[in-house]
Amino acid sequence: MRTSEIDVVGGSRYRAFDVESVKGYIAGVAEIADRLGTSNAEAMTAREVGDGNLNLVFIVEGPRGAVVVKQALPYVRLVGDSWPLPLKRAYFEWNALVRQAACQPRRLPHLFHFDPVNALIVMEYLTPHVILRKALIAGRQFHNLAEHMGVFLAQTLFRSSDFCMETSKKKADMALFADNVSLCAISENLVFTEPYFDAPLNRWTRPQLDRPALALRADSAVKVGAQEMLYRFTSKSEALLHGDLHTGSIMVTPDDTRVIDPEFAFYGPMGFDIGALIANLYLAYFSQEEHGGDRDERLAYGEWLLETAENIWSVFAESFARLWREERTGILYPRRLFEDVGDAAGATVGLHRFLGAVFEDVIGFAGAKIVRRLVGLAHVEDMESIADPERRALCEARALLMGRELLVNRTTFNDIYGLSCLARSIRTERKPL
Ligand code: SR1
Ligand code: MG
Repeated sequence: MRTSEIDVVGGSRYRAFDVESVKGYIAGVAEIADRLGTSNAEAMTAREVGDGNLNLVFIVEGPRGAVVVKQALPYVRLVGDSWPLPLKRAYFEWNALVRQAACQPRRLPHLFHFDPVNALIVMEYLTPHVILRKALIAGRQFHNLAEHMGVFLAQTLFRSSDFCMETSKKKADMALFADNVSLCAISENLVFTEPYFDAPLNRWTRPQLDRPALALRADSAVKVGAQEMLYRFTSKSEALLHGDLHTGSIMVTPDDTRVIDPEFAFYGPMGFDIGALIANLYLAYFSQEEHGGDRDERLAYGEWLLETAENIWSVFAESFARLWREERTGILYPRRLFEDVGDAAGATVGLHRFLGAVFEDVIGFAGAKIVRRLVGLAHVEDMESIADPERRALCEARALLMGRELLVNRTTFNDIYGLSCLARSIRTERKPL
């Protein structure tokens, strides 16, 4: 399975490229070759830079420019060919990118080419952008990040919801993305269920984290919390989600922010994307002290991470409210029931009740996302890069406490600042293990 030709679409064959064959491929796509300034493969260079769990990512350069080629593999890269995965995920990713670009073009890479047979997307090479997760490990601050991401989330989520989108279009889209079954199944299993039983691919820092990791299996409250969030994940088709919005899916410069990799896209609960993002900021927060440098600077940096999570939610809520007032053209809360008959206040009540429900989802999904990155299959570099297992386990145990608390007590938080207070109090917890 791992080698060249493994799948057929309409009589053509899929090939998994390598750094040589990808150049030949690009040389044969006139529009891209033009962009690179050559149709001669030998005048190009290519390197494979994918460090995610699923795909190949090549940077192909020519004399006049460079592009990124992202190609799906027919299996989970992290695990190997024992875990097959449909190539069609590239089709869902392309469709999600196109739709998100229609909502918020400034936050996405430019898209150049989609090849459904080879399951690949050619897009802008973002430079000097870096992966946000790596920048957070390095202790770098990005002052536009919360504003950019809050607006991105509000625009992509509101504009793909029944508050805005024409209902026939939304239903057609829901049907299209409903077929992204395998990628949804990864989230359903890995985020909500496997961390809580003896699933074969689970792992954690052993033996240091054994006690809290194993305690999850006997913890009815956290298991019920996770399953309640799974129920929302599978049953709330609120908006087109990115579906995997962690800090490895965001690329940044001091001024710019771009969102990549929406291959897990489907119609789901808005809080899942927002919760994923803030969960990863909390994971960064709990790992801070072990990333070296001046202790006071790292503490201040931790405060910036919490403030960023707060601001993402506030900007999201403000932007969502603006869209609610200005672009509410869908079947939900039609103006003829409210503003047109002098009941603007009624619509505002509806807005606040809806945002309250999203906020509760954000908290629960953030909790589930934190837990799965500590005791499930796929971990995060923020923690994995801490070499000393004793110190890593201490950070992970604190994060695990936070994740559990968010899942179990998600209805008890009045506002996003309450989550920051909880994180601060857990960070100083001396005996989480
Ligand atoms: C088997 S894939 C593991 C994880 O990698 C992706 O980034 C998703 O987060 C998925 O859950
Ligand atoms: Mg990804």
